[in-house]
Amino acid sequence: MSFTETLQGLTGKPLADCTNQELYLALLELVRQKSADRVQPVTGRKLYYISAEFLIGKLLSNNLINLGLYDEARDALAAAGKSLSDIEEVEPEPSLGNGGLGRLAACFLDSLATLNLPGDGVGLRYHFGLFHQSFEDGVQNEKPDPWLTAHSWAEKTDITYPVELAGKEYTARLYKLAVTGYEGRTNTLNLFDLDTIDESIVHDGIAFDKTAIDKNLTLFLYPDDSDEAGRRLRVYQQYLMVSAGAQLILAECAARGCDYHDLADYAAIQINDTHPSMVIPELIRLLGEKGIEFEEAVKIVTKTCAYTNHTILAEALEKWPRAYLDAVVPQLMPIIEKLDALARTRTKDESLAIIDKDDRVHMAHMDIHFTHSTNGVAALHTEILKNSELHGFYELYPEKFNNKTNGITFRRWLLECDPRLTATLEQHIGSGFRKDAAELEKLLAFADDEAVLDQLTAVKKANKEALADWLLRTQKVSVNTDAVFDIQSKRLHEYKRQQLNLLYLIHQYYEIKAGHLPAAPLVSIFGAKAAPAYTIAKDIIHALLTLSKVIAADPEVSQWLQVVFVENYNVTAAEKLIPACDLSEQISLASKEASGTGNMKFMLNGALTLGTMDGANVEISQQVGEENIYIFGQTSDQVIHRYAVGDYDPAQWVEGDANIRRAINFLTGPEMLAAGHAENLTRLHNELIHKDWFQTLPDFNAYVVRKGQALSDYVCDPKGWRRKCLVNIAKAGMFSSDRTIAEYDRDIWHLGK
Ligand code: 26V
Repeated sequence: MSFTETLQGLTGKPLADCTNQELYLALLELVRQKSADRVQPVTGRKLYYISAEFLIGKLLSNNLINLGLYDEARDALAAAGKSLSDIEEVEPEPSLGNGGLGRLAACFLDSLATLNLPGDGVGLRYHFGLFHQSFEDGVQNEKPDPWLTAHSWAEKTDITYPVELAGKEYTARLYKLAVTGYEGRTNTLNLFDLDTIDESIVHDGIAFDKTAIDKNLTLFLYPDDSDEAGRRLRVYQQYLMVSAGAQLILAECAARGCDYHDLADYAAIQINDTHPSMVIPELIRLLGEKGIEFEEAVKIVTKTCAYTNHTILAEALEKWPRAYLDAVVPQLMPIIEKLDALARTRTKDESLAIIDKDDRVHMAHMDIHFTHSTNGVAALHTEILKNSELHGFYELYPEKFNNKTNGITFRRWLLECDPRLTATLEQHIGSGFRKDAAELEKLLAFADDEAVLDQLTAVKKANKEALADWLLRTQKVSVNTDAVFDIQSKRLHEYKRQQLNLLYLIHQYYEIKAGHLPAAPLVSIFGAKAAPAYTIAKDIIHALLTLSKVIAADPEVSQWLQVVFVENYNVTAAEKLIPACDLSEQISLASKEASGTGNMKFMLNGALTLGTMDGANVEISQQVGEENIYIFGQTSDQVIHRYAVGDYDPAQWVEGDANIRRAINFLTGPEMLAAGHAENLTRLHNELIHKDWFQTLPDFNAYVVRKGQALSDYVCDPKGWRRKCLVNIAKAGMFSSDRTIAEYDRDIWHLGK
């Protein structure tokens, strides 16, 4: 049967007569059938990757590519006058993550299935993913972002588990979502939910009654935790996930013949940051119910579980007040107390305890004591964990610490999002890189081949045109595709320093006004959501939106400089932005960005990085060589030293540097106040002058100089620029999540054995 006939069998009428919605549902059903054929029996150890977030993004194209059906589907539809990309627009994006941590989990599932490894995800079926962002009057507005349409990828099962929360029993229901691998097996993403959730309790944007647990528990991803009820709700969510998850794991292992004493021979559990940490005491509790004594249960769980740390930011390391846990999970508290007592027999260092003197429970401490592996997510990050943040633990358990530099799936972040580049690569180096990313290095043979460099330039130009069309259609802005496309897209956070980019743009505004024209026109593109309760982050968005207006209204400046803030940045938007980027902004304060993964996506798509020596930027720089990347700013050692001394005073930098003073004062100058809100702009102005917790000002001048260098290279040395782009693509192989997953398997999981 031809592809057209198969699809027609599902729609029940000629493809030409179908709506895009009907075609989408037919393709969804087809993918379902084909992916089911690739489910494989499990032998030996199986991985359970537990994570509060799986930022999977749209799945249709991804699944068609992985199942080898994409080209056939596109051509069959085209023959009927339909377009696969129009059909994709019908699909809602499941935005079940905040950013890097959730997207990493999704890339890992793709690589596990691609490498034919038995590995499933365990998480929550949030009804609304991360909020939908819109800008109204220059301010971020949040609305729910539904993705659970009548037909969705996650299929309801009749498997349920009882979960006790605050002494009351709830029923967790399992939904299964098929995870396809590229020419590989099909695994499962297991998502838990309650039947009683009531979406109608959401009002005024994303507000809802935080006390009605049976109605709200899985309504939202990470509900606003700025208030007490919100934080408690997070504990409820986490326990629902780990309790149902642990019961699922035990049931699956028992079905395969495990007698629980041998759990570690059947299961490997990866704890993705501290959100799933309660799985440790929960498993000990469940094993106790099966008759296994505490001491042995601790050994089994330690052998089964491993922990990944994704941040050194103190405010992001979860420490739950004991009173919360007493209220929500009283059945775990006696176990956590015993674990605390056991940990205290191993060390006298009070700072390594699980329950501290203020009765707060340190989730990361429990993870490190009671799992066999603690890993950081980039080389520098792991060194900082060992040498400073977790130094005491490293001294106690040196053998547990290891590094696993993050990676990204090339199926989504090259084959799917950049078909033009994929085709060009294939023409010169064959298709081996689809399965083995290291083969991208073959491209180096063409580093001085003018014809190939021309082709890469043409691909970039076509991608910029496509982005320009999309921006015009969805954001109603038009951009100059001859300009340098400079992109900073990632969560809005002070440590990522969108405010440094903001100060640069203001500086350029003044320079252009003074007749000091830049080497090239610049389109500066931002994509970022700010946590709803994160005031300064929202002020930074406001300042950028206001600056964008001020510049657009000034013809003298706007021919050289344009600021575009993309509304509702998500995976779908990232797939449009990344292939069109010339200059990738990775400007976090050194030591603060654990790894970054956007940096890898941009590099793979032939953008050059402007960045600090932070996270995986360090390894990118090692891969490409310092002549193929624009590095600036303080080193992590200098930053850590500055924090340790504690004498950083931004006011001195403002006083001592006329350019810094001019840029900061512009925030509350007449042009900005006329176009924006005094309250937001003044607050940001004061924050930068009096706090600047992430040391923007010491890096300002180095950033201006380095960015100027990049723009001038783009214009004055096009050949050199294009060569650098080629080297970046060729050297991206090490950042494939296939490499990362192979390392996790070799060092931690030992799957299938
Ligand atoms: C969480 C929170 C929550 C409370 C308020 C402040 C705050 C700040 C940061 C975070 C981040 C949580 C962990 C996380 O998402 N880490 C990211 O993980 C990526 C995958 O490993 C990595 O590439 C990013 O560098 C890292 O920030």
